[in-house]
Amino acid sequence: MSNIPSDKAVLVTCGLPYANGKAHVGHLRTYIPADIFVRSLKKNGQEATFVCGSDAHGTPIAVNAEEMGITPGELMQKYHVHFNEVFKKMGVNFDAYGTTDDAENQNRTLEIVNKLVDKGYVYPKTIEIAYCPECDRFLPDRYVEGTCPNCGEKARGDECDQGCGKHLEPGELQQPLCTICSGPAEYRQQEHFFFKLSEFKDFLLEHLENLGGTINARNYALGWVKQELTDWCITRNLEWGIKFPGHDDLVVYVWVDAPIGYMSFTEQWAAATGGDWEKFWKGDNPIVHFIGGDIIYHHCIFWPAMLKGADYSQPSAVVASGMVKIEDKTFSKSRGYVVWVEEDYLDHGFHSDLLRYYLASYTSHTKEVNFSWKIFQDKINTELVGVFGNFLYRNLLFTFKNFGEIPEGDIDPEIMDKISSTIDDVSKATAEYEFKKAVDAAMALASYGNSYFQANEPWKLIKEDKEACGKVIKNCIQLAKALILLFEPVIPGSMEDAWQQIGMETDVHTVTYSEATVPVESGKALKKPGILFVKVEDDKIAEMDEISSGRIQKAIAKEAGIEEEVKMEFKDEIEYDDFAKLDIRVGKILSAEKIKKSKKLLRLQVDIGDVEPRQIVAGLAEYYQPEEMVGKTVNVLVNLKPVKLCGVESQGMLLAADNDEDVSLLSTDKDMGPGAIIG
Ligand code: B3M
Ligand code: ZN
Repeated sequence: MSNIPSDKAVLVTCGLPYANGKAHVGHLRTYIPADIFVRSLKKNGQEATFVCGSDAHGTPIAVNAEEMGITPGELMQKYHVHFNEVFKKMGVNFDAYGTTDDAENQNRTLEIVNKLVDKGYVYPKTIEIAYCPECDRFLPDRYVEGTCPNCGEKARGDECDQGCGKHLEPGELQQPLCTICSGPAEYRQQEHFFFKLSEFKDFLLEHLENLGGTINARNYALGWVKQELTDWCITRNLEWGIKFPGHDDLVVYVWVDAPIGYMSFTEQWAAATGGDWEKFWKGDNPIVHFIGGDIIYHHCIFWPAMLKGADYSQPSAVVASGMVKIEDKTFSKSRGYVVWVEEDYLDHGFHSDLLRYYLASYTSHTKEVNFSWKIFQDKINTELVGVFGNFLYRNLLFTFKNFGEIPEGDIDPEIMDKISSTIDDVSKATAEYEFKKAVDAAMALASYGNSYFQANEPWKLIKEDKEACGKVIKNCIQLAKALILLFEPVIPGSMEDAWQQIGMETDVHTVTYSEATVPVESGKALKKPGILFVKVEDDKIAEMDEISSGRIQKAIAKEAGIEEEVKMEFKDEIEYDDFAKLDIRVGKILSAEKIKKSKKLLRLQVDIGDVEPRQIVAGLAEYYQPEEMVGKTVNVLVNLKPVKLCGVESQGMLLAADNDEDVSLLSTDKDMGPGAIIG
């Protein structure tokens, strides 16, 4: 493959998702093309290892955990499991998927940091750090917001996320505000540790000149390196993370241990399979990083410099994907501009392959994707159903009905040539990270198949000359075989079924493109084919559109303070029996206290008329003072399975009304006494 420097085994990685929230379509924009790339390498007979993992540390995790009243470890584990499951459901097959909190990553990070210290690349310096006098603590990264000194946009402590995209050093942010209490922060002096990034300027200029991948990554990074490179503060005041050696009050900056994850996940893969991780990280086997276009700076500047400083091999290519918008709005989880992979897609019964196809074929990899259900529907219906699905189905159904097996006949040299040249086109496009071009080339072969079938009119031939008809059909099945292999990287699940439909018994995921020109075997019995792709109906798209735009409208209305104009969304209808399962009782609160380490949770003892009171942990601390709760009559769901919140067992749930701004406990109209049944 031209853009991969050799035909050696390749390591492919994907940017690590922060384990602090659910997977959305924006994430998949990077992972699906990377998975397609790995599968295509294997189809070309190349060995490839594909690793990723959850980004467990840093303030993205710490801030969210604090807001939710749980520990960072609990939050990260929950979403780590979630991401792992979503990737499997979407057919993204990593050879290892760890977390940056794993022992391998802790050890490798310490080894690299110690090496950088020993080689004199790390030095201490007293700097100004944002500090919140109200919360009485230092404010690293996402704990502080303010104005970007470069472009004047609103920015976070460590990155200008809404403006120029530049990484910001502690102390650079102007007009800092604490994100926890929203109060003004001040700058206080403290000793931190710096990595001498400025010493790597010449190295980086050369490294970037030779870096493969997409041009947007290289050019963006070169732009910054040609200006001034500032040394990089690699320690933070945080509890959660990997301790900086010799300083128990500091952890290393998350952007130190996160990319090191790529290395430790390769070690995990090696330990599990007997593979060799050093051929990538100490040898010259290629490393290809797939990332989102917003983290180029980290992957093309910090990361290669760190690797060079610690005597490890550097990446050969960085492939940066364009961002995803929804209905022309930039994705924003907090503002509701988001399409969740599970609840907005998979849970509605869509096959993972449809979204894979849409994302890969929508536009060039580096361009922005404007997610639209209408275009999704159009692409699935006209291309997957109308062209490829149609070719497979009518061809295989005709064969089944008229022959029951693959008929006799030679393959036309023209057909074989067409297959070979399509494989070349697809491989070349994939090697250049042009996934749309690759998919379009494969789809053009399916179109050719339809024209061939149409032009040869087998439905007429079968009546006049069965042998000649058989030859046409055999050529069509040869085309189908090639198409299935060409589409396997993009839509692997459906191609597994299609492979069986043409009577193949091998594993379509491990067979290479070379098999595409091996003539199909005459006489092989075929079963009645099933339909692989079904049209997405208009009312389904209307339903999906309603969900997406409903959420956006709600967010816009909320910002504008006109919530009443929004159409309500209700949960699915239930049977009375579903409701009758809930055992809700009148209760009286006996005591209430705050749970340490949590801003949200209260521990309550509630009399529900039983011998013992119930202990209930409720997220009410922001709405009620503990003192005012004692003596209140409440409604308690008493048969909810107990759970531990912040280490405290909760044996039920209080019912409350929530209008997004305030929360109010439900009570009874008359005094009924604890234990009375509600229903
Ligand atoms: N966890 C996610 C992001 O900033 C971040 C990537 C780490 S890759 C080493 O998009
Ligand atoms: Zn900026």
